Amino acid sequence: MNSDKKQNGHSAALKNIVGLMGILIAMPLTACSNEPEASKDVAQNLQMEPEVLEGTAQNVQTEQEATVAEQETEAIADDLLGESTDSEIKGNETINAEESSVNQQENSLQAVENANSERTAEELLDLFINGSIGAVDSTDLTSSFYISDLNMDSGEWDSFSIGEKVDLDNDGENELILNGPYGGMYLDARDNSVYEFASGDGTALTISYTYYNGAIWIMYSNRSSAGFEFYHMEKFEGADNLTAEMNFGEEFDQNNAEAGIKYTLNGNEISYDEYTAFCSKIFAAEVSTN
Ligand SMILES: [Ca+2]
Ligand SMILES: [Ca+2]
Repeated sequence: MNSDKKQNGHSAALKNIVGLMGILIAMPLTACSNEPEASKDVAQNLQMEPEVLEGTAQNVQTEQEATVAEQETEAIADDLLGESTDSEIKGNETINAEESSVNQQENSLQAVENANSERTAEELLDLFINGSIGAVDSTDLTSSFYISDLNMDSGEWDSFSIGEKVDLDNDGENELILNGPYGGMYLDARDNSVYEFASGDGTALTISYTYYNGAIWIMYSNRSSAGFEFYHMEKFEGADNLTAEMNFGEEFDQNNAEAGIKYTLNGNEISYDEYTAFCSKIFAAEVSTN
């Protein structure tokens, strides 16, 4: 114990010396490797800062029983230079040791932070599946639900089941599909949370997804009434970043029976052939998530 204390005391004192000397020596020494005349610079520097020098000299005398305080400024500079290699190495070792211990602390803090705040989308979705975390309702951020709040795997028509993980929002990470009524719901994981970003809501709002022009699109289908079908598609680049929308549908105009069925794409009327060609692409690639 005592020798530990003593060592600690000694190393603290040494650290003070080394620190002080380091301040004085660091710059000239750096120059030293390039310039053999550096010792003169040190001497000049020392002469220009007599107060600092005196302090250094006193410390050196006290802790190392050196007698440099009595000597000429130039002699001190020579001594400092003479001892500097050793001192500098010790100083660097001390500093390096401190830095590495600080780095280790930072690294372990970082690891804890990562574990808490930077879980992967996959991990977050699994945490939702096993009931550890809830999902935030993207239309009402104050509202969230757990998987235990859902009617899971009961076999009833409106029950949910865990579906595939698919990159539904084209961001390179998978989202989670909960198969269920009207296409169930799609969950995105980001910013350390899970969000519901699409869900089916009745026959007028059934969700599915499809592939079109090299991307996945979320598709909302409305086939709720005889006489029309209407489809709305959304392309995301990240579930909170809607980048494109499309609308298309067919509608029988009851007031103008002679006109027959009207086909539209993004608000423009198109021919039956155009409409059929377009729809065949969309529906061929559509994946149902009921
Ligand atoms: Ca994704
Ligand atoms: Ca995503």
